[in-house]
Amino acid sequence: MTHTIVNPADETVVTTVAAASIEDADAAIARAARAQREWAAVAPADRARVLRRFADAVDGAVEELARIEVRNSGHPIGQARWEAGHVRDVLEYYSAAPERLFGRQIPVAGGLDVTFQEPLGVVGVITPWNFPMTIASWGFAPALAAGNAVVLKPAEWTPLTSLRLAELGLEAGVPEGLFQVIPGRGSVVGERFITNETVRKIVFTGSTEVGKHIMAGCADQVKRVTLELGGKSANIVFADADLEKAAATAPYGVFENAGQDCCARSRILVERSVYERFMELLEPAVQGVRVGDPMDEATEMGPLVSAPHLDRVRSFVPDDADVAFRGAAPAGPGYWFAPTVLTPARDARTAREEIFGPVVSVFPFDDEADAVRFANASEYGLSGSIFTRDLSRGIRVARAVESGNLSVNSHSSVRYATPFGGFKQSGLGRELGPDAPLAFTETKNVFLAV
Ligand code: TAP
Repeated sequence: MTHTIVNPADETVVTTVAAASIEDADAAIARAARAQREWAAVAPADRARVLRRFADAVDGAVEELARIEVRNSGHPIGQARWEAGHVRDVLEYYSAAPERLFGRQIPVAGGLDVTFQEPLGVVGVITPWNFPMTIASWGFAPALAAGNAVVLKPAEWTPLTSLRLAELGLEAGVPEGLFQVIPGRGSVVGERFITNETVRKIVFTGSTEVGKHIMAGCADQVKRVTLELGGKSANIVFADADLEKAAATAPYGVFENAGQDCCARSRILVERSVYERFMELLEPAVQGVRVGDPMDEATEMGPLVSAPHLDRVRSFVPDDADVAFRGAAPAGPGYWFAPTVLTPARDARTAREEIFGPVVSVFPFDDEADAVRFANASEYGLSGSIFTRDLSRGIRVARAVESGNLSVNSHSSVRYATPFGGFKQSGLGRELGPDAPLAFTETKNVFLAV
């Protein structure tokens, strides 16, 4: 079985990739288990050195990885370079972890009590197509640092950068079998991660529906699981905000990566007294988003990832939708969708469901309590932004919004050094930040009678 990889910007065939079978998955997992036993015995300083060399190899391949991602995923080249650089940064950051996985010495009667952070063994990482290489690194880098082996299943649409990363790892000295990438169907390879008893943990990023299925499946073996799922984040603009800044940045809070971003601020909540003025400022900002050829250095937004996904996004904007205004997009070939601003009712489908495309809904609100109530009226809780000049209110509202990642007067969500993850149905557990390696360990307590 193979999968054809299509360039979403022009619909040309890039390459074909073999799809792994259940037997292939089992063989990869067995190889990983053998490699892990040796890796766990390697001195921490030597494990750190291997990860630093891996980071250096990625550093030398930033341009190559970025260009692969442009052709495979349609990301604008500037954004793709940032993503490849982020993978390097994540590896570099976690290369310090092998020597910093400290246990504790706990005062007890009758002896010495110490804890150890033991690796889990083999970790299965399942990634989505929207940020293929960055999300992969959030799983494999801290997992390897903590002494585990990783078998990574990329999304069928976008396996190319992950495959190249595995080669770069090998070239940098990552032991054979320790970090493997096996492209294939979620319903085949992903399912096997759930049932194969050698896989001790699954790190899954993708839809809430599949995440729930994996969590339920993992219950059978009490398999560890980290989930990063969907979002419907709010961008709350108060009347006292720098309105020019709030309107100029709002498109980048939602249309980046063509809205295929779990952190997309796809609901803009604007205090009623400045709603009209905000919309006047937002229109030219949306129409100014440069949509087009992802290889053009000036491009800010590329195409959607695939034809089925384009159809799905279109289904949210029927002919009778409350479209306030739209930006521009090329006619085709390619899976293009223009940035679109809607003004639906609060209970409309577009206001509730994750669209995962360049579509944003704008709503007026009456006061702070109303804004918080509506921001929280969602099954999701991943990200969010608050624009206000009153920083006390900024912090107060950030504390009240039920989300894992809030930003005051910006749309920043992801930094390798800070924890990332969701409240409610946006996920379980946290990735990135100083504690991520701990999520790939078991705490063992040892008591020595003296
Ligand atoms: P999904 O359809 O959930 O696919 C994600 C991954 O899971 C793919 O690799 C997929 O494989 C695999 N998969 C599908 N069925 C599976 C099963 N039964 N068992 C195991 N694995 C299975 O999501 P998507 O369409 O790729 O991504 C879009 C969604 O992901 C959006 O809802 C978005 O919000 C969410 N997302 C969330 C985040 C964070 S950080 N919270 C980040 C990115 C995306 P194949 O598709 O290759 O078959």
